[in-house]
Order: sequence, then structure tokens, then C-alpha cells
Amino acid sequence: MTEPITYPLDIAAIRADFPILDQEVHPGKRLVFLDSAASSQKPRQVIEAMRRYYEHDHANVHRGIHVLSERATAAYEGAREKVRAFINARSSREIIFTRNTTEGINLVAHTWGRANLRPGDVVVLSEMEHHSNIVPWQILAEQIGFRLRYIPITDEGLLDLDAYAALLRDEPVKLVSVMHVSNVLGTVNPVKEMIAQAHAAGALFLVDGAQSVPHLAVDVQALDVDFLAFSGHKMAGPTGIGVLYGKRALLEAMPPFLGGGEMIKRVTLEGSTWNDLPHKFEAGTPAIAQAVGLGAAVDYLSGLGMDNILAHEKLVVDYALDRLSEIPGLTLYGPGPEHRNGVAAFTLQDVHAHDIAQLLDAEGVAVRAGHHCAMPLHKRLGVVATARASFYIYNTRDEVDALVEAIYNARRVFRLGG
Ligand code: C6P
Repeated sequence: MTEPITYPLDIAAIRADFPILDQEVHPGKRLVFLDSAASSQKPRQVIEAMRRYYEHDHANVHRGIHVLSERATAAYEGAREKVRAFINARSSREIIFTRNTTEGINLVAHTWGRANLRPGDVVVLSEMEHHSNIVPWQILAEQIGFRLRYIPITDEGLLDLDAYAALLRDEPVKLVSVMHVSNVLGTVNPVKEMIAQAHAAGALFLVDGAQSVPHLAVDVQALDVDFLAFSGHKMAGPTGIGVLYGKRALLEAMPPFLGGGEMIKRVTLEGSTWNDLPHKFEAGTPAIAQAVGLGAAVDYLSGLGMDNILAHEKLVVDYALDRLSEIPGLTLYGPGPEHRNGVAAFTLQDVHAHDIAQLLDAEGVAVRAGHHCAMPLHKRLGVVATARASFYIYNTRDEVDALVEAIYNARRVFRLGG
């Protein structure tokens, strides 16, 4: 079914780098992994870097005056420098290692937010946000008494930018916190323009980069973004490591998040003073091997080239949108190909998304089903759940064909007409 296609990347070589992809998940059913938005798979290079670190270099960082501690510190700080270069931050002091995107957003809410937000202030989010960019602000709003306002979405699945401009004009907005790419609609939001508008109105801007940093080149200086949070495990890196980028002056002025070892300069029984950036925000023993793995993931993605990655995914996602839209009874959510990347969420008549996902799994096709931690968005879409196929560097158009075939099979099982 698939017409011959030349991918911008050597797809066979890439697939060979991901050992997990080469397996049958049920007798005679080869794995078709279409759930990378939840967590991507890891190439050998990342697994090997972590194995090498544990076999040769592991000790605690920044503490011991011995060879292994020095090597571990160099590996950990080397990973920070790789991440700095990857997102083009000015200084590695602006790179805070966290556990994931969720922790990065919570860090900003509970430090910058607590220090700067007052009753009556407004924080602007959007209707398409992941819960990790709603709930921390709700918790804090309840405690402080500032207000949350949401940018609505259009029926096409885009942010309503007129409503955004009106919010900035009419409300005392202190911070805008919005996702770069939607994990359900795939919408790529015009954050560069939105950031400029927020700054003109005197507000700061946090970008949730969980679904953008793995897929497209994100340059924090070009965006002029104030904070950017993302997760290692969605970008070919390990779980347990994420990044919060913040402009240095903002991070310097913020109080610490967690208290403990490493984040202090001096402790007395009467009080403490804080360590320099980035350590002020990294209390306790960090995820050292995971940082090393993230550094290897950054090397891997940079080696492929983020522009090639985007071009490859576009070929696969656009094809998926075309093929899925041919299926009778299937409703696709999100805007047209010119505004989207990475994911395709759908429903099939009134069949529950979990039943679809289960039938697809029986054919070896792994998709996610549910509200994808975006319940307000699903309410806006008028559905309780969607099934979602998500794509990454190792996916092919043949796998899209396997997905489509499995959906046709589900239609037969559920005896859907039309
Ligand atoms: N979305 C998905 O399947 P964590 O869990 O902290 O690594 O990432 C949270 C997060 C934040 N923002 C966006 C846009 C996200 O997509 C996610 C994670 C996964 O869609 C798990 S719910």
C-alpha cells in the first residue's frame, strides 16, 4: 500500500539502534510502537552510556575528593553542558536537572509563583494543557488567591489568539504558561509570537516543551522564553531526568524549591544560605546516571539533526492523517497538517477508546487510550477518551499501514457499518 518513499534519515540504521523494536509481542505479531508521546524508546547509545557509567565511573557527585567522584561529576556536568548547547541556553547555570516536565513546572509555581504572585494577579494557561500545567497553578491559586484564566481553543484545535490578546490587554497577567505542542491534538502553538506579546504586556512566559523538545529544534534565546520544562524520557533518554531552563536573572532571584544537601552554601542552627546556580535547585543526590543517559540522547538526536527529525516525522504523520481520515466512522482530532506534529488522536464511532487500544494491541500495535492527562481538553472536544497514535524517529509509513489495517479489523469485530 505504501508508495516507495525516501526518508531524510537512514531509517533502517535508526531502527537497528533501538533493540526493543525488534520483537513479537503476541505470536506472529510484530511490535508496532506508536506510543512515544507517553515515553519514547531508547537507542543502544543511551543504554550503553549508562552501563559504562555504572561499570566504570559511578560515585556521588560534587562531594568526594577521589577519582570516581571526579569522573562522575565530570559526566554529570558534561551532560548539563550538552543540554545547554541543545537548547542554546547562554549558560549551563540556567539548566536545572529535575525528574521530569511535571517537576519543572511545579518548581516554577512553588518558587517564582510563591514569591511573585499576589491576590488579584492573573496566570494565563490554555484549554489544551496537560494536567501538569494546570494542577500546580490551581493548588497555588487556592493558597494565594490569584486568578487563572484559560486561552480557549477554536473548533479546529488551535489556540484562540484573539482571546489571548484580549486577556493580555484586559487582565493583570503576571505569567503565561502554555504547551508548545499538544500531546492530544498535535497542535504546534506559535509560542515565539505569544512570548513577544506576553513580554509587551509585562508578563513572563513558561513553555511546556514536553512534546516539542524531542521533535523540533527549540532555541531558548531565539524564543526569548523565560522558562522551558521538558522530560528526558520522551526524547530517547531515560526516565527520572528532566530539565527546567530558566533565564539566569530569574533563577537567581527565586527562592529554592527543595531544601537539603548540595543546595546550600552554609548551614547553621539559626539559618542557611543558598548555593550558586544551578545547585540551588538540585537538593540531594541527583539522578546522575540518568543525566549521563540524557546527555547521550542529546548527542544521538543532534547527530541525526533536529531538522531531519522533524522532516521525517512530518512524512509519517501527514501520511497517518491521510490514511486515518479515509476510515469510515473515524473522527480525528486536531488541526490540519500545517499546524501539527507528532500525534494523531481519534475515536471510532461510539466504541470506547480502551476497547480500540486493546484490539490494536492484539495486532501488535501499541497506542495509548484515555484522556492523556488532558481532561479539560477532552471535555471541550465532547468526548471522555480518545485513542492516540504517536510517532517518533523510528516509525515508518509501513507502521501507519499496520495501524490502519488493525483499525479496519476493529471495525469488523465491532460490526461497525458505514
Ligand atoms: N504526557 C502523554 O502520554 P512528565 O510525566 O512529567 O514526563 O510529562 C508531563 C507532560 C507535560 N506536558 C505535556 C505536553 C505532556 O505530554 C506530558 C506527558 C504523556 O501524553 C503522559 S500523560
